[in-house]
Amino acid sequence: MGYLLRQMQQRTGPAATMTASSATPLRARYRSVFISDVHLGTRGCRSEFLIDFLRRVTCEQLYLVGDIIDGWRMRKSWYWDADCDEVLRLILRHARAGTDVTYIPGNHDELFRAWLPVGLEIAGIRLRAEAVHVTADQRRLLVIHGDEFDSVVRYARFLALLGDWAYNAVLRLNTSFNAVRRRLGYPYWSLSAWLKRQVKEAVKAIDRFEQALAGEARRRGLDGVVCGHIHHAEMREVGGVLYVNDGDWVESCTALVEHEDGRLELIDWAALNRFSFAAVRPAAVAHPA
Ligand SMILES: [Mn+2]
Repeated sequence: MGYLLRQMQQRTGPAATMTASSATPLRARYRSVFISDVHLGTRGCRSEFLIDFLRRVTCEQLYLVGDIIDGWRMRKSWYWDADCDEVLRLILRHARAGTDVTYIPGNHDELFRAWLPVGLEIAGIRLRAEAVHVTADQRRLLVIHGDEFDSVVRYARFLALLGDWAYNAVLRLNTSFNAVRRRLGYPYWSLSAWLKRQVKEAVKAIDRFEQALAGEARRRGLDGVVCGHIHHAEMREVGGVLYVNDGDWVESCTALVEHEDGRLELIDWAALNRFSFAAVRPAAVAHPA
């Protein structure tokens, strides 16, 4: 789990809005399901958990809220295995079974955005820049990836990538760095204080992101917004409208679900199933000669 995320949880309480306690139903039926930031095509993607989730839920409406396939990184490194294929196959299976599937491209799968003006629909999956979802209790929610409001979250994206290991390594580096500075007659400069300032900035940036998204929903006269992009699941009221972030399948395994009565719930699939993030991806075995 990212260092930033831990900071955030200290701020908001441990995953306050998430369900992670009782026994998991073998199969669950929801009115709608929202997932984003799967980043298929990168090693960080927890496709094995998403496969389990997609096999065990059914829904009338499935929203893919951006960054499902990481086409942005495709140009540099590309990681694709049978699990990635299986995720796509299961999404197509949902569409075939009658689920209304809407794909809203994000900034990592922006190559799909080129097709938006055409109003593309492939295998029952509708491509849209954004959508308005109406809940069973008649709330109207703007569904959008959220990178359109990205100028405010640059720091957050950097720090979200900075894991515990990197943070600790940096602190160790700071000790030797300052030993050198001392020898050269320079005053002490605290890297950890600098990092903490950066995290504080990141937290403020996330606040601004939430304000911006909620503000957009309010301006349009809607009741709330469902977005992704910053890999931080959250459901709370912001400025009189509902702000929901469905999280990600890289740093955590979270989805937003809508129950038959319109009740919205954030689900932490890894915690719910006690999956371990420490589980090592099996190494590829070469074909026996
Ligand atoms: Mn994104």
